[in-house]
Amino acid sequence: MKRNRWICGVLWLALCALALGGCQGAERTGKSAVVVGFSQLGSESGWRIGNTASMEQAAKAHGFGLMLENANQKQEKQIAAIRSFISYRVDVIAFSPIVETGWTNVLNEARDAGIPVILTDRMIDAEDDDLYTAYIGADFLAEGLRAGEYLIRKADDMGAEHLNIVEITGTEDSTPMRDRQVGFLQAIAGDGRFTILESISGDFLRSKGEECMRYLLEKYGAEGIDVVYSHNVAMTLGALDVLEAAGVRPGQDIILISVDGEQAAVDALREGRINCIVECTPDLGETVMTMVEALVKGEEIPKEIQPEETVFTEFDDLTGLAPRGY
Ligand code: GYE
Repeated sequence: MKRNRWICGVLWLALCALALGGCQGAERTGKSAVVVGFSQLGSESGWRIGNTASMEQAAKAHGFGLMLENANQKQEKQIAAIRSFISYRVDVIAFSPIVETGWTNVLNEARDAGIPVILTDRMIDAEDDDLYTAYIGADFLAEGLRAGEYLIRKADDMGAEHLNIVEITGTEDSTPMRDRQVGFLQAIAGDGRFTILESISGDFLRSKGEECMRYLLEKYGAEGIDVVYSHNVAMTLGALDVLEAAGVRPGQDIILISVDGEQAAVDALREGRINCIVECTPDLGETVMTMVEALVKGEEIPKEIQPEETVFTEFDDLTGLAPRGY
């Protein structure tokens, strides 16, 4: 056991030496001595895979070395990755926190080591916002509001008297889950036409989206559900499969509202199988690396940067919409 750990340690050191060595080799070009440690939370969705690619491409374009660690959905792995970045004294740490809580100790360690930390994509619940340098990610509350605003428009358009909603949420205690839910509820609050029957977590995973939909269909029956609000496309695609296998026509018999905007979802929207997609862009890499560049030059950067996002619905003309790239 000990021996295995020792071998792993040696392998890890060798890998890091390679990563850093690569950067040192490029040191001659000037700025490529910069190393960014990036802890990605997992590979749970097309969005996430697009986000990892965006970070890799941008680091390359800026000539930075990127130490990328994928935590496979485990917070402990993210904490361990951040600790390893601290011990290798990377210039900047970037990470996408899987959940909002539990980061205080490791972020104190980064602060004590004088390494700036950029939160990418998701936020943390920090009493002390000095624990991180900046947050670069979406306004999830606005996303939830857009989902609710679409539903109000749809209900008006249908002349609906009453609609029963089921919600398939993302990972509990994560920022997008919390704010997409709150924003949606805010938008429809006080409108007596809507009832939320149930809210269950599908953890942003396609397989769990399927499971949730199967459970909801069994419990309420297709006639009992008018609207499915799903917090990401992966879960929506899972739910679509289950609905169609049960002979339900999503987009017609049941209104489907999703968030993210991967190509597969835009295709389904065009086919009339999804009614609304609230956009959430994974292309955060360029902004992150531009901020890294500023930080290593000793410049101040904004505390919060949010990308511009939109919404695609069945009411829009999507013919000119460019391929999504993820
Ligand atoms: O919507 C989902 C992914 O944090 C915004 O995480 C991100 C979310 C995204 O798993 O597909």
